[in-house]
Amino acid sequence: MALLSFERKYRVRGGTLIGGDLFDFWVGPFYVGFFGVTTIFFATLGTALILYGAAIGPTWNPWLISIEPPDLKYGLGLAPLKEGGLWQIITICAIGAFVSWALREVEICRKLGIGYHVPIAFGVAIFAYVTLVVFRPLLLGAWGHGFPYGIFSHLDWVSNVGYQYLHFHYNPAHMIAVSFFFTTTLALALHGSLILSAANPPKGEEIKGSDEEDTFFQDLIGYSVGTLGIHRLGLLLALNAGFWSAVCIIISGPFWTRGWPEWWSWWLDLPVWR
Ligand code: UQ2
Repeated sequence: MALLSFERKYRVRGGTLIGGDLFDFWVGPFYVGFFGVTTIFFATLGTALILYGAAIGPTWNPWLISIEPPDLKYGLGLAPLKEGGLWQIITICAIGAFVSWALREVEICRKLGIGYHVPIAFGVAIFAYVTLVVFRPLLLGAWGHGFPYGIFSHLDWVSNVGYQYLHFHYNPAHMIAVSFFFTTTLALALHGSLILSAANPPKGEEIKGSDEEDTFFQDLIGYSVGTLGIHRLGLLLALNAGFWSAVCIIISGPFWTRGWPEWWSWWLDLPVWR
């Protein structure tokens, strides 16, 4: 179906989760919807508060601007605006904007009658972020365990929290997460290169299709996962990368307080070695 006639068919009312027809319209190419309005609201307010935080802070150097979470002494309470309160409101705005964006994706899926794979995938990314700034601080009893919103400052936070557990690479869930990240890049490199290779035959030859793509891997390793299968695999790998990232940080502190190398003593203590 040509794009314009398709859009005439698709750009109709319906499929909204909330608000009925109220925000069920487009602005230029963009669908608005109730959650488009809430996305704009939270994103604008959050950005304005970050700019305010920068303005009352010590620097305009973009690398060094940082919105700091409250001191640990404030526990799970509200902090004064200039002592972490900004961070708390900005965090609410960020989650509000991310969740609104996901729900706007859901409404578009419903209009199109397609699956919810994209918002679900985005939901795993949101889950990883919320784990860092909400779930783990809740379990540890202080918002001060969230990470600061700044370019260098969040890198320092990652480094410090890593060293707090001596050697974070010994965290088994971190190992699983890293393996999924690397395997995701392997799968995308294989897939991207395979598609481009089929789309770029020698001059004068017609573009090749899925038969050639299948046969390449049949010849190479005796197995092709298939044109649909590679996308299922890619989604599975990517979702697991985000999920195990969340697991590796939520267990650090709330469920394991010593160095991660020490966790492996169960292996050294196995009765087989004795
Ligand atoms: C494939 C296929 C594709 C692909 C790729 C493969 C025709 C166009 C990349 C090959 C992928 C395999 C064998 C799985 C590799 C496993 C991991 C864990 C990386 O067969 O079908 O579709 O793009």
